[in-house]
Amino acid sequence: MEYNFTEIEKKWQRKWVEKQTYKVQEDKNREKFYVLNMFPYPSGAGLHVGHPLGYIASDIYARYKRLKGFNVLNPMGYDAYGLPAEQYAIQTGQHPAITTEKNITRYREQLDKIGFSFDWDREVRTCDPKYYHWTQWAFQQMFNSCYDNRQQKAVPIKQLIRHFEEEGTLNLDVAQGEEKMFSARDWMSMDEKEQQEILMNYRIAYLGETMVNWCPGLGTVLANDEVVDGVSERGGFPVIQKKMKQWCLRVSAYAQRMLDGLDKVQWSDSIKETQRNWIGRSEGTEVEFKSVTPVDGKEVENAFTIFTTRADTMFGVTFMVLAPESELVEKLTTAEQRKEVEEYLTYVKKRTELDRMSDRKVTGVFTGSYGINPLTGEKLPIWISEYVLSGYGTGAIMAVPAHDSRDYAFAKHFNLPIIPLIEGADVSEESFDAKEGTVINSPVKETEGCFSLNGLSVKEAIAATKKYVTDKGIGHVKVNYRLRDAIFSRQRYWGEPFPVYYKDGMPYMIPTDCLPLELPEIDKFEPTESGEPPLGRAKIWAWDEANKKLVDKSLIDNKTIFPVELNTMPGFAGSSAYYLRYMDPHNDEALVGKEADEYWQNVDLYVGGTEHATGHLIYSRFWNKFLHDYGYSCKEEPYEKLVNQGMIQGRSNFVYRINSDDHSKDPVFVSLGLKDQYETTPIHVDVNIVHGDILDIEAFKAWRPEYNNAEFILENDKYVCGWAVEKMSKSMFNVVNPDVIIEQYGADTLRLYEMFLGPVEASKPWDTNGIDGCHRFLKKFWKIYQQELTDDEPSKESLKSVHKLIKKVSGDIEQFSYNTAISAFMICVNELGQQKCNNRSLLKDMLILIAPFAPHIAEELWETLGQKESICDAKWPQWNEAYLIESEVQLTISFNGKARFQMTFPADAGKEEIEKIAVADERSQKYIDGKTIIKVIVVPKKIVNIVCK
Ligand code: ANZ
Repeated sequence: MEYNFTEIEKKWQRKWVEKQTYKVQEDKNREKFYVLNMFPYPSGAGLHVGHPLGYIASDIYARYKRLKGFNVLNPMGYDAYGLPAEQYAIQTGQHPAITTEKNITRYREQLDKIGFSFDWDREVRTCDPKYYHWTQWAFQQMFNSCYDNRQQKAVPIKQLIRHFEEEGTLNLDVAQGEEKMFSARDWMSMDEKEQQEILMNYRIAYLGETMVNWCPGLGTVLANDEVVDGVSERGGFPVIQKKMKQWCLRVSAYAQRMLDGLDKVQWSDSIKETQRNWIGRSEGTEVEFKSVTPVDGKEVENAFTIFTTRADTMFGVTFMVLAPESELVEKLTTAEQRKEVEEYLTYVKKRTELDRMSDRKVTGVFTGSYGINPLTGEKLPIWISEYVLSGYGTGAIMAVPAHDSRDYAFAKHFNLPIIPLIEGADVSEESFDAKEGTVINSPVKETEGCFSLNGLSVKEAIAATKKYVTDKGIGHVKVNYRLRDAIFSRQRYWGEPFPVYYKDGMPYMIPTDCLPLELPEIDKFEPTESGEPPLGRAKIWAWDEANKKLVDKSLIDNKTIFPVELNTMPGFAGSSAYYLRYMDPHNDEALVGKEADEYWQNVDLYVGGTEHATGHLIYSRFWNKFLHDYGYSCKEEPYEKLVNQGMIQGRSNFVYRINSDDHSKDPVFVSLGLKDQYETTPIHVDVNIVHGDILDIEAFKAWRPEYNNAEFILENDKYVCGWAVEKMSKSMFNVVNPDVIIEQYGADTLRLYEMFLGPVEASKPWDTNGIDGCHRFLKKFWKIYQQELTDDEPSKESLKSVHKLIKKVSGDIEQFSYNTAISAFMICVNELGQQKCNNRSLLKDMLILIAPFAPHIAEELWETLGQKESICDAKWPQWNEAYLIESEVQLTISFNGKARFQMTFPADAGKEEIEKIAVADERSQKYIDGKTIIKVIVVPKKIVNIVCK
């Protein structure tokens, strides 16, 4: 029988659905294994061959684990909220729900053709109210919580209220925004609104003032990548930095736990390092500086705190710098400097934080005030500059130009003094260019309350200074994290609505039993004319507190009927806890029931791209830790093992058009080998009309009207295209649709080939030229099973071939080294062919081994072997070491040190026996040629050297 992959694959895809082969249920008698892919955003373009790479890799593992007896959860769903559908809606008026649905249908068709073992009964879509019910619920839980630093966990905000009632802020150690101080009596005398405002400073989900890219022209906030050179990417309208109230998540409270957790998971070192840097733990010192501001001939005193990691450099401070947004700017700016300062602040408003950090431009302005160095009493001018960021440390620094490159650049630019801490220290420009960042050779030593510049290592010097300033009461040790709280509001339509309404300007939660709060219908998807987010267009969007329901906005009276939040949640909201929902997707009572959570625990293997290292993988770890604090998720870390699949790059093809000034003439294209004889321009050509780098000329002519009458200069009657490896993208015409490959070769070939391209984690080019090899292999594989099979004793060689394969494939799958496993299959099939192996039991074993890689062909052949159950439920074979022992060894036979030929010996032959056989061989006689054998040296497993004279 022929290998008719199209029929076979259709048949099994149908059967799997009919028999619910991939339906999974909790089963206490079997050990669980949870495999997860980062779920896709269903884009309009559909899948290209790069997308399924990770899914195939995880599917192989999932199938393998099932064969090893595990109860495997392998779900799939869609990250269905997001910008592209919304942009499309704005441009075309098409409702994003409709485009999303359409795209999902297309994705599903494509996925189904590849033969994954997903349990589709567990599908989640982030835009489904039944799903986002739990996103909204989690948000409300966060709103009603604060973070207790002592217990290092989230606790109900009620506990904080009790603390305020009893002690005010005394003995409080809770993660907070601004530091506040008040007594229990103060608290009790506050009205409801004041109390709510105070609580907002501690909530885990809170409304906070954050800097945003505000585009007045578009009436909306833009993401950093939507702003180019200070104007909106779309429309080119000016963008300014503006403080706006936005929902934020207090991710920063979890910074230390996020760091600690990294030690417990099996992720690649590089991703862990990226997260560590992102969290950015920095241990330093906060030091208080007094300041003086000349006002009407007098000096007004103030004080402020700076954060430094180099307390040891306090003798080198020559000026101080405030972040432009710092509240101190207002206090410390003198009348004389006011105009200049205001102009500078206007300039900074146009700069995004990214510009400020990456730009090497030196800008700044003097406030008119001076700081006092607590160690020397010296007066230091206080400047304002954009290189000091308001969100980090205290937003104020002591500048040490001799030992910090940015301070150095600033000092040079504004002609401020530079005091090296080491006599003769190199403070030339070159020394800073050469050493990026800080010069770390400024040891200081404490002598009589002062520092002299020698002796200690930097580390010791920092420690000594820390101790000194702490003892003197002018400073204390401080750990800072770069990790910021996450901004959680978007002024967009296609996202989860916040279950929030506003009473007297303060947010209140819609009762939990009224969730989900469904996304309302609106007629247009843009911001309103008055600059409100799109939800400002919703009519039934007011909360009736008494009747607990949404009502028409015109009824708002701010007594019982209140306005509802107009922002929606950002993209990462829906993906933050989806792995928990898959465990129990139909539960209407909880995000995940206790039983399901305790059974599935967390994801054992997570497969996805590295681009999520600082986004999704930070947010979902935070989200899970929060849920874990309340016992909703039994594990603290959501993803035990993480594998990052590489990118599949496109292999682009080019045709070479001969340059011509006359555009009315039909174009002429010259084949690759001849192109150097002309002046040409390379043009990307659709890879789907190129086969093995040979252009399908007719298809090319039909591709574009302007090529209908094109002419070609051929080599050997063929047009050979050039090629290059580039990103797989529509604009390069190098996108390969898996459907096309499946049609031509079948899904099993596609799966095998994607894995054969190279290690899962490596990026590699898609090169269709190699796919034939994989397809031929499957045909060969198929053929072996077409012979009459026997139950006779298998040959030793066949036993060895198959058991070698079992061992190799088992090990390789565990290591995700699928490409080497596939090579092993190819070798084994060749060996079995040569051995004419037709042993049923061995071939059955080999079938189970290939089932994770090529499930359709495996099922089909399994059935022909008379098996009634799916091969998915077979038992993974175990190799027997006894069969692997080599029965023969090959040795090189040399004469007087010269290697001449190879000979095979029984593996257990002793030295003497080897010597005898070697000397007796006919070929040996030729080399001995009548001479006398002086000695024979046998090096076991290597050579036999016959020395003769
Ligand atoms: C004096 C000094 C001397 C500093 C020296 C460095 C080198 P990390 O390690 O990233 O925590 N800094 C503090 N707050 C800042 C802010 N809001 N914006 C910009 N820079 C800020 O860096 C801490 C160092 O960065 C601090 O130590 C401070 O400069 C600066 F030879 O203080 B240092």
